[in-house]
Amino acid sequence: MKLCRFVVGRDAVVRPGILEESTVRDLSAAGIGTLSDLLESPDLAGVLRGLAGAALPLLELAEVRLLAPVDRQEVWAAGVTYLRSKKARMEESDFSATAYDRVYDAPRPEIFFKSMPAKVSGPGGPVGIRSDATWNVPEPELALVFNSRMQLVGYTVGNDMSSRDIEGENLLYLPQAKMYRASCALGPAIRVLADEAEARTWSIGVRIERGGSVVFTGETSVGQIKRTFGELAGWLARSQDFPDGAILLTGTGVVPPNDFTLAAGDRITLHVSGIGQLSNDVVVV
Ligand code: DO4
Ligand code: MG
Repeated sequence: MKLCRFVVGRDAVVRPGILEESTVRDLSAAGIGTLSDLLESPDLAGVLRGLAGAALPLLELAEVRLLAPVDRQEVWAAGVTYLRSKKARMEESDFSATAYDRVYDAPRPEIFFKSMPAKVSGPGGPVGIRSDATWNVPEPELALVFNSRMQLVGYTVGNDMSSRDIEGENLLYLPQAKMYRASCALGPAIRVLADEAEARTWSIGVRIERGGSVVFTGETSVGQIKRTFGELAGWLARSQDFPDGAILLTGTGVVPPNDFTLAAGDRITLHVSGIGQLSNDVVVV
């Protein structure tokens, strides 16, 4: 089952829903206020079973606009979790190469704050490349969705937009390479009721189109992530509270060749086989 957030037409009211093939079931009609509230349920599987069988208003997907499936959760990200990422990071920076090499094998993973929920772009929204950066890429990442008890309650598709020239110049510039306007996108929905073993069989990838032509595609398997989801969650939650839950991007395993950089107008489509597709257009910010 996939949970989403949406608005209908020009209506400003944001509603939670169940995303199906070409329709959305309106969960606000069942008295559910937000996705975060629903994900807090002590018996989520039971509640979702009840909702799946309930008579709820059904809307055509064409009538609604999907929003990023995050309402109050902070968004964090792990890095250098795939061998491909370690290699790319070491290539982009002689200055910081040792740090990337070490963190890949260290017990403590790289984890950084990525976005406040209100700043996240959703399906069809813009993603940004910095006006002062020259080497920009999308990072397709499986995003883990946790409730306030740090229970893994679902998964969504995440884009950790990054400026490789800025992060490569000096490790201390990482927050500027990672956190700027429209640097994070999530969607199209939260896949619930899947365990880690299943998620690790999913493929994850990206397609980038420019002027109607595909300029890059790449794919890997979620199973290539070096660390378990429990391990990443354990480090994220150390000396930290998430009263509204948290979302953790799990790092990228797909990196375009080093001579590739994004341009304004590019369309980025990320996909995770167990979840769906997330498309966004690039703007200079
Ligand atoms: O430290 C660089 C960031 C790494 C990252 O975001 C990733 O591996 O996905
Ligand atoms: Mg990343």
